[in-house]
Amino acid sequence: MRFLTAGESHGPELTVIIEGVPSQLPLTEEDINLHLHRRQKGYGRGRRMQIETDRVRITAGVRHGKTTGAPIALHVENKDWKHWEKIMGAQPLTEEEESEVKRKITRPRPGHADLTGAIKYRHRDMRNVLERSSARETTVRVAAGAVAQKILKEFGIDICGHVLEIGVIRSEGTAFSSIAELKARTEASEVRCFDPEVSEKMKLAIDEAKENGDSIGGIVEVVATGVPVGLGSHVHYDRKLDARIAQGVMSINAFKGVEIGIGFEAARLLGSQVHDEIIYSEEAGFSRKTNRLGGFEGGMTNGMPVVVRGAMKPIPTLYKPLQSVDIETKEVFSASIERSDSCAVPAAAVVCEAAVAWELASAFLEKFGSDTMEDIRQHVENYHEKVRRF
Ligand code: EPS
Repeated sequence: MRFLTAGESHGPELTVIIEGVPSQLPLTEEDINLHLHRRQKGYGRGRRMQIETDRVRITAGVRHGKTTGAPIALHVENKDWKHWEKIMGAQPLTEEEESEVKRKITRPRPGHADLTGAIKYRHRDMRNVLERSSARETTVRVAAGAVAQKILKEFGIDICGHVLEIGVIRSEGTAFSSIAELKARTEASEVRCFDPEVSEKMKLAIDEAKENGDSIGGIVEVVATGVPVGLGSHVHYDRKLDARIAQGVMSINAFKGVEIGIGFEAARLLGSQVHDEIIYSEEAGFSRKTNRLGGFEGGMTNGMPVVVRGAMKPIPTLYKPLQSVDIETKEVFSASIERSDSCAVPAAAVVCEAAVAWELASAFLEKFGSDTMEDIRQHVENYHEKVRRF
């Protein structure tokens, strides 16, 4: 599967075209809206989220509730567009109109793509950069992830993104017995954290950052269960699925680090403390005693739950001013803004879930075929049987 997104934060809409989805997959707009809604929630979001009510429109690739095998086109309207039509329109402007364009940006915000993107693409109005670098784009990545999740669900693969840390507040360990429980507990939390006590502390940390005109980051984790042995491959660097997942997660706006399983902690431990011992039983076949490697060995899934973590830096759009330099006047100024999210970590957990779901579903279809659900199902059943009897 592959997808391409297009759209600006304050343009008319965001679009994603997905290619390679098998035919006969049940898919409705509601399946996608569910995840768009989850992404919009979360303690610490700013006023923009009160303007938008993200709803998808399917315009291609689905007929009477089922995919046809053709490219799927999904669109999400920006409600804010009505305030931006003159500023963001595609029509050429007259010279007079050009001088009147409002909200021209010549003052780069530290930590954003503004300055580097403007130098690279030679824009004097940095709006041409920030409109596309905005995390608004993650809306349609979540839409693509929702389609991936529909495929995974058909084959018993369940996935959940949740928040482990916000600032220095952290939840200890992942104390849940099933992914259904993890989902229920995180959905009930305003910060998408499964521990209610820690959730309250996280909210206080967000409040404190907000009161100080600051922003706050955190760490999210995605867990996927029911993943078969052997997705990805050890034979070539670009087929290693953990590496592909790392790219998917690292490309989420504001993400600065990715871990698989215990990740960086593995570097501080000895080999005997890291590697998961192999066990065997007749009914379950081969398994591992522990899952410190997060479901991956040799770039392939090993049948254990997939565990991926991502670190999100605090959003760089701050009320608290940071020093910068105007690109026209070259004068030093203090960058500050009109509206922002003080924390988007809970939303980022949903985006991270979508990114991991996408990579898992893509690798799944590479292994089992991608034309029609029925053929894939037969192939999967056959494979499961062979794995059991290995
Ligand atoms: C964002 C800035 C804010 C966020 C936005 C991402 O938007 P605005 O500039 O319109 O206030 O709300 O996030 C979303 C719109 C979203 O859907 O997540 C940025 O600069 O990245």
